[in-house]
Amino acid sequence: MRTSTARAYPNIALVKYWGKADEARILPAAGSLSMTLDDFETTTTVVPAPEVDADVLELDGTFADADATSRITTFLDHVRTLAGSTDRVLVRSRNSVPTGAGLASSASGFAALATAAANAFELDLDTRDLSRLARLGSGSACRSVVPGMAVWHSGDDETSFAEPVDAPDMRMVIVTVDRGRKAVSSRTAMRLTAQTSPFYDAWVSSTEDSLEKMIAACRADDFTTVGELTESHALRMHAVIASTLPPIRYLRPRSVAIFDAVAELREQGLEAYSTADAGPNVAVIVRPADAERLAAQLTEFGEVRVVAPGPGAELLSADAEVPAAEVSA
Ligand code: 2P0
Repeated sequence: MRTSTARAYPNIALVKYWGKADEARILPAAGSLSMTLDDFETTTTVVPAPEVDADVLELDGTFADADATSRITTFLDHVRTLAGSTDRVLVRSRNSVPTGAGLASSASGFAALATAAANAFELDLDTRDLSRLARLGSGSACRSVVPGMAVWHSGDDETSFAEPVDAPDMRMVIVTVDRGRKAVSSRTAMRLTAQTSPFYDAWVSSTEDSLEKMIAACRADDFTTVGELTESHALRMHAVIASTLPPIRYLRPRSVAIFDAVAELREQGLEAYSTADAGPNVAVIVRPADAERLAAQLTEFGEVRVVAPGPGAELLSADAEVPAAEVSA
């Protein structure tokens, strides 16, 4: 074993993943498509700790709670099985955004962890197998292994991975409405949707249809169709989430106001389309030449960042190691 550090970026889906066909293997009910970003990264170092009897997780400089630690141990058990090892590790991870605020931090987190852990345990995985491995930590993480636009295939354990797809060049203007941790995690809300929404089957079949159309529009370099599919698909996801029992609503009045403002800007000739994940923050896709003009129009709603398609998960050199948490006396 060896100490390894990796960096990965979150992704924002244009066709969303919301529902599992298999909870244990994290196989999605339908495929999805996302853009890996060039900002909001996670850096993770995996340090061999064969002398200890439990994995240790340090998140943003403090020791993580039992739930977060047990989630990474469950994931690391997959890595240990592949490597034929029982060694425990110390995981030190740093996010450039707060965890659990609807900016896809589990995607960058598990993509970085999968990449660092595979190397630490001396597994020789290609991008496809690394994507499959990251999927076992968090579904959306399999897409963050891949640069730029990525399609995540539904299927079985062998065939469910993400791979790059050609797409129009675009920017995302991310408007942070609220940095707080969300009330209901994606994982819990997704399960509740499948169990209680009368519209769930229609959601799954319409997602498959949207994905097929989205891949065709991406390949045809058709930004308008990509945008129209993105916005309608996001609203369909929030509609099926709102139809659960008990109901869940992630969008806030301010989030909805951003969707309205973007629709109004479109009327005025600035072509842009909104989406939002399991939280109140809104990401707006736009052609590169219009990104700064759009960002200037959205500053009244919250902190605004313009992001571009970013790199896939990658190993870093030893000098990028995440520093150890300071233990107070
Ligand atoms: C997505 N989300 O496609 C959708 C849109 C949130 C809203 O993927 O249970 O954290 O770990 O597989 O990956 C969030 O789901 O869930 C997510 P798990 P994950 O980006």
